[in-house]
Amino acid sequence: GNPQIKRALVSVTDKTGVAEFAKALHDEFGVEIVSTGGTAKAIEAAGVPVRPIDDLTGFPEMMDGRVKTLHPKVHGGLLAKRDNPEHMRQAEEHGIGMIDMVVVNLYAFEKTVESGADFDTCIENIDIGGPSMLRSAAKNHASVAVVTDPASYDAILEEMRANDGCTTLETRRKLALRVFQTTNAYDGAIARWLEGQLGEGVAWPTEPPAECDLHLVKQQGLRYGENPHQTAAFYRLDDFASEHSLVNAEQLNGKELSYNNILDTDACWSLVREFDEPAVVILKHQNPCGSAVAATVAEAYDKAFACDPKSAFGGIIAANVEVTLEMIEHMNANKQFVEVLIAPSYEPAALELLQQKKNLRVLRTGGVDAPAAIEFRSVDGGMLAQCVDRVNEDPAEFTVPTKRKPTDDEMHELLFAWKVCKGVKSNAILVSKNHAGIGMGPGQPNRVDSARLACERAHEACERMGVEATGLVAASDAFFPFRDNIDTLASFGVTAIIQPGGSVRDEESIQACDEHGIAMVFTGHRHFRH
Ligand code: 93A
Repeated sequence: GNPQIKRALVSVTDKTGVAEFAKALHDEFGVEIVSTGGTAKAIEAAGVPVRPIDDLTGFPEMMDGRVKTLHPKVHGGLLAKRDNPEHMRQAEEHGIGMIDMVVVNLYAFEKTVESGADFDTCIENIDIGGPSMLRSAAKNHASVAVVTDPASYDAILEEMRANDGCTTLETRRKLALRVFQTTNAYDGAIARWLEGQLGEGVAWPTEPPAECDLHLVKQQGLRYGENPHQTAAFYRLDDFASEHSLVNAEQLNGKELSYNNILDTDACWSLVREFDEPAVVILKHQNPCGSAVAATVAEAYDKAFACDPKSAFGGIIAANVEVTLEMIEHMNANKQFVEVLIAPSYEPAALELLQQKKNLRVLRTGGVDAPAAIEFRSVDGGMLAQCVDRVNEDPAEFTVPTKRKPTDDEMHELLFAWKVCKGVKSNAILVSKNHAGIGMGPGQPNRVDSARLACERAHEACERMGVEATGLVAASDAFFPFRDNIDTLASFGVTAIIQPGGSVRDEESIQACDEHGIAMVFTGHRHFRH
């Protein structure tokens, strides 16, 4: 049966709620509370009787607390198999009393590192005794309940109330799993930090959330993968998706998302979040075939659609502001077949109209802020991790190496093109006019081909719209290795260019720009998307 909890060892760094928890254990269930120095003080202050750990071990806490709970009277009391007579006889012989519950959270190692503490301080904040108790208790979860998250105190008490002061085996197993996830993440953080200190390997690109344990949860089985003969599933990283991400979005209408839907919607959403003004991106096969900013979302949609109506067929649409009825009416008037629509919110009347299309997948993210996040891609037998690419560079730090400086209008246009270009597969060239990405050259292994494609499409778009192909600007996701790119862009009437700079042959490109009267901006940052 489930063991009665008679004794609990409580030793926590995060003291949130611990006194109340200990009080309930003692008052309601008569549990003896054994505790380490700081924790004992916090519990005593709430008027709960506490037995100091040195009373249980017969040893003082020593070596600045490095050795507090590392003792057979602790680990024997945690690890003894209650149904093994020989274990119990040996415990008796050595005066080891059973410990039925462990409440431990660890020295805040990651916070210490984040605070910029020196090497020795970080080392001192590696918890040894805490993980040892967690692991002993988790191994012996047949008899011991182990609580490592203050957020679960209430649920544990509820369960004890409902079960005569006991926990259930199912709960103890889940708690044990949580322990090994926690100690695994804790050791991972220490290893990454030490790697970074030694200059070996690469430290984690941004600090993952404190509770991150890279725990994969199967979100949904997928009907198939990129192609019908490939089986597939969608996994999410528990605790890891950033706020307002696709993974956390609410589906308001339509069929289940497919593998390709998820991949493309994520790319589309990631790009539209870059803009401050109302923006709409239409994406196909990982590339934004339409993109625009405007005063209203409907106008942005019209401009984005006009970039390339043919490619927009069967695309994904993302908006960074509330989707209005007006926009949906325009979408319907265009007879645009849309796979997925994603936005922070929808006007009720817009949603009503959308819900008349049974298949159209409509996703609501609830917001648009894009906090620092990490993205993963898998390779056969491994996984790559990096910070999500965001256009965070400060235009005040851009430089202009050409004789001609961009006009204010050109500069605004260049900044727009620069952001859209981030969302185009490398080698990426993006030509824009009037804050619409009318020419896209994605994914060519040779940048001149990308430049030519982008310009040809931009010219086609102008012809379709019945406007002159003037005022064209171009963005390049990485530097130009030779002047041939500039010559190509110039031959299509591009007047201003934005690119990272940094090639050994920058001088050649600058000279080409000067010959063509082109203004060129160096950003100092590149935005590859492979
Ligand atoms: O320094 S330790 O690695 N050695 C120990 O024996 C030990 N026992 C508990 N750290 C140890 N602890 C940790 O102390 C616990 O994991 C907990 O985070 C902290 C609680 O200390 P206090 O009760 O003094 O605030």
